[in-house]
Amino acid sequence: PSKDYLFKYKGFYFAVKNTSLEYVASLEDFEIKDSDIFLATYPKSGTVWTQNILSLIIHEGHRNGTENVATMDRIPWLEYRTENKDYAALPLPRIFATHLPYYLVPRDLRNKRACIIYVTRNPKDVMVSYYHFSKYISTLEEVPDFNVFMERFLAGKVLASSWLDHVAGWYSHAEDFNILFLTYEEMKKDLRSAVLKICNFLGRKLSEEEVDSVVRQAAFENMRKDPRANYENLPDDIVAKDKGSFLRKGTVGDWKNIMTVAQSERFDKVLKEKMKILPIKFIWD
Ligand code: PPS
Repeated sequence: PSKDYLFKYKGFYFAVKNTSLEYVASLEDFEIKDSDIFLATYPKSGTVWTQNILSLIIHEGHRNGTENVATMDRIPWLEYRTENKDYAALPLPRIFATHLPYYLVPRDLRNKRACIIYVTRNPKDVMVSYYHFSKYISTLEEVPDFNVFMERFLAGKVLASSWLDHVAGWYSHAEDFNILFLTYEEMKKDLRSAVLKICNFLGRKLSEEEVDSVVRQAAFENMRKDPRANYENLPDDIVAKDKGSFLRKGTVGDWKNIMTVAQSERFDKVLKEKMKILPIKFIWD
């Protein structure tokens, strides 16, 4: 990948324009508070969706519409856009989103402090979503066509590196963390159950009506209309607003609309056999 877009730290690709090597190296010593909540994902796996759900669960003012705080201010990215953030001053519980692999997160998380929610998604949909996103976000390397992107994705030459390494790493080190695993597809199939799982994991008791309200507001169509959830206030040097949005389609199986049979077979050949090590059954369509 082009050096203008990505740099590597301990085998993992970060965006040049959004962070620095010194900063990501410092995160292992990042000070954890026991009440902290971390949302960890490989890109395009349901991060913004789960960010919104967490904000709706934790912040009554978000749920009942009395507060208007942008998602990225409420749940900042641990490793990105750090220049104007005072993380120590955030109200408790702090919530962070991160694409970090298990081995680069703050060391204290490995002592089972704080809560981590890890969301994963079938990798064909991840790749297709990532392809569209690469055209939208100007801090990512340009992609001439889908085939080129697929080869980069399969080789792990994209921001956040290899999908399989990310997912396998988090799953195989689950015992080191206080962690809840969710899949995009189960959230899609039964959002209410997923919301209840999260509440249960975080020890948050919401009334039936409050849960209904979270589920309603986290539905794709409703989030799409909400500029906070859709990251509509990102600066122009980061996004090409005419070329898409964070909330694009929000479906399971969109890969079938773009991948040819040959591409799908190539993908299966490179990745599907290796995926057998994962304790997850993915829903592909
Ligand atoms: S990022 O850039 O890593 O934070 O992207 P991420 O948020 O992980 O993934 C974006 C995809 O999630 C979809 N999305 C949703 N799907 C269903 N319901 C809701 N509420 C929702 N919110 C976001 C979003 O549309 C992206 O998927 P695609 O397939 O591109 O539509």
